[in-house]
Amino acid sequence: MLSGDGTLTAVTRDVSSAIARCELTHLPRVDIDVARARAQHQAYLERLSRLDCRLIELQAEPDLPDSVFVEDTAVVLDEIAVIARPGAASRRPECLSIAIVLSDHRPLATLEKPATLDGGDVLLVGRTMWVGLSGRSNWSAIGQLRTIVGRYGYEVRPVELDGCLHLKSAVTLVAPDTVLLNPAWVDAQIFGGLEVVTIDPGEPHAANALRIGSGLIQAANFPRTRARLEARGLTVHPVDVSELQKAEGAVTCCSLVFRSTAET
Ligand code: CIR
Repeated sequence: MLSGDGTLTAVTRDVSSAIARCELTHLPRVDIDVARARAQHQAYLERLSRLDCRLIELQAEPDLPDSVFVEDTAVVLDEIAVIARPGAASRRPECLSIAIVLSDHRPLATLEKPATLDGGDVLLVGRTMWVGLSGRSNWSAIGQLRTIVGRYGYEVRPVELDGCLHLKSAVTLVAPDTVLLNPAWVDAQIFGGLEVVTIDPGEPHAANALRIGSGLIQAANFPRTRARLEARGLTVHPVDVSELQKAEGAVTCCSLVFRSTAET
């Protein structure tokens, strides 16, 4: 969640040797090559570095299959970091180590039972925090978020989803006033005040792009959607994350990116 000045920092975690036991909702389980997944993850980290992100790299967690997908563990705003309570119970132990890292950078708040929230369901556009009502995130989380972030002037708005894992599977911010969106999974009219770029219909997972500065990181296997973004003058850096996609991962979910001062 980015705004203002300062160094960009990305918290990441190496791919777990247990990733084959990841949570799956919409995809069939297929073999995942851990070495290849790690090489792809490394290339993703190198791309973040080349885009001037300072990396905080956490070691792999052999007992936490989905722990490379750090985005789901927290929501980092300029003012505060909210530690999530992931909808899949297997993922909740991922949060403690992330909270320890983030406590060096932000005051912390924590969502409490019965709230469930995956960070992949949170899309920040200015002071509007859109939260997907997915299979992972619930109304209790919306209520708790309203209390926590409302005091900083954020408006929390629920979004209905259909057919995808997270809100950011369906829509991401690709420019200050522009979203990239799959209209089959989320209603484009919700984002009426913004420019909307729709994905190529043959690339349903292409709406997930990670905005770093003025550039975008996007999975390499969405060339037709990439062309739509480039036609708008946007710079896209393709990365091959095909092994992570087998675990229902994408590009936003492999990092927690925020601004920090040089000292933090
Ligand atoms: C899960 O189902 O939780 C993981 N296998 C994938 C999480 C991907 N996270 C994200 O897109 N924010």
